[in-house]
Amino acid sequence: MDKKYKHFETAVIHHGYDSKQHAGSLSVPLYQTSTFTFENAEQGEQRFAGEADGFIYSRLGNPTVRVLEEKMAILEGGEAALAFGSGMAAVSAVLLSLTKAGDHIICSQGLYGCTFGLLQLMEEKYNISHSFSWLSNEEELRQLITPQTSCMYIETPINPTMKVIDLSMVAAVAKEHNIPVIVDNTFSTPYLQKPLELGCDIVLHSATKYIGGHGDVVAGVVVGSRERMEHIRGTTQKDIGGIISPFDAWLLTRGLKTLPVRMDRHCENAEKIFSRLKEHKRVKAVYFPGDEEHPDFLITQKQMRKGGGLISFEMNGSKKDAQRFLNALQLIKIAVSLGDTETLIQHPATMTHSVIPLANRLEMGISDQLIRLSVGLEAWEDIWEDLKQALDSLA
Ligand code: LCS
Repeated sequence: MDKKYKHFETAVIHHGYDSKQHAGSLSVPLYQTSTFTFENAEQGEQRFAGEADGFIYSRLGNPTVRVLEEKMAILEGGEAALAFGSGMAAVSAVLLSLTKAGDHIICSQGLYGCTFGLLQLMEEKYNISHSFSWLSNEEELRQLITPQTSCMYIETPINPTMKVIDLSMVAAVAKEHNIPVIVDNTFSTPYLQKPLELGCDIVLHSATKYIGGHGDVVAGVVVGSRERMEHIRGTTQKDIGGIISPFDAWLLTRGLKTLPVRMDRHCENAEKIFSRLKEHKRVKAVYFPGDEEHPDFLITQKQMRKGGGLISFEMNGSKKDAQRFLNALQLIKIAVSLGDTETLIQHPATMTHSVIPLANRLEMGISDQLIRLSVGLEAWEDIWEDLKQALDSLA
């Protein structure tokens, strides 16, 4: 699809699909097939040799999946994209493609629990070490770089502490050493933040979250240069095989069409909620990148369109109090995941980040009193009423 759309809102709907090539079908057709027939043996040979275009087998590419990949590439400002069967399949395909035994990875101080688990596994099995850092200035970052450093892996805002990393600063230092920077853009989506435009090399997503947006798909996406994507497609995607199903790609393409509208509303609702939470006497601290008093607010302003739809907050009291608060909610659902139409709430220390050893967890800023709230698309007044009655019930 070579047509360029000036605006994100138009590209997200139209890019990557031409209805004329599909009997005029407005909606992207679902190619629910495992394989593709060849007209003759020679055509099969040519496709396998990369000498002729065309699909071969759905683990290597599928037309419904391809529409999603085309859209995600353009939205992130990359050349190409790859879709996966989960965010973790995307994370592992990228990390395994960029590292070999003995290498070193620099990471943000704070990562999704299973990404932390994967890093530990890579260390145990392949002696690939990692260092965590707040990455708060160039000096701190430079000191971590060793001859074995093969990539940097960053979440921003970080799950679940909502700390923000200056991506152009990290990218500039990494470039001096020719080290690729990977950014997990799950919390922001390309609508709020575009790491490739800030000089980073690879963006990935748990598309399970805002990209799908409706809580009905587990999926992942990676975006970057065509060369890097073709390398991953032909190695850690093809041979490890964590691909997405055509139906899940279809659902994501459908969800994506409303991404800007949903994100605007998630952000607006979060703005209303964070300021009220801050004033409640049962709440000790609120972490929201859109808060002018957030320590990283200047970075947020520089690299994010808005503060996003996620808020973390620390409660006064004990872990038991935090759990009593969750149990008192009536509208808001206790569930991991985020970015759905429904407001979801969870307790990172015992849920998403429970696999992280206590000392590391505390270093990352995940206390027993920390709560993560994914603000949904309901009327903000109803979301706040539920939070308030649950907080008041503890008094
Ligand atoms: N990256 C981030 C920032 C995530 O939050 C998650 C999942 C993943 C990667 C992995 O994606 P998945 O394989 O689940 O699609 N985060 C979750 C969370 O915070 N609650 O439940 C899952």
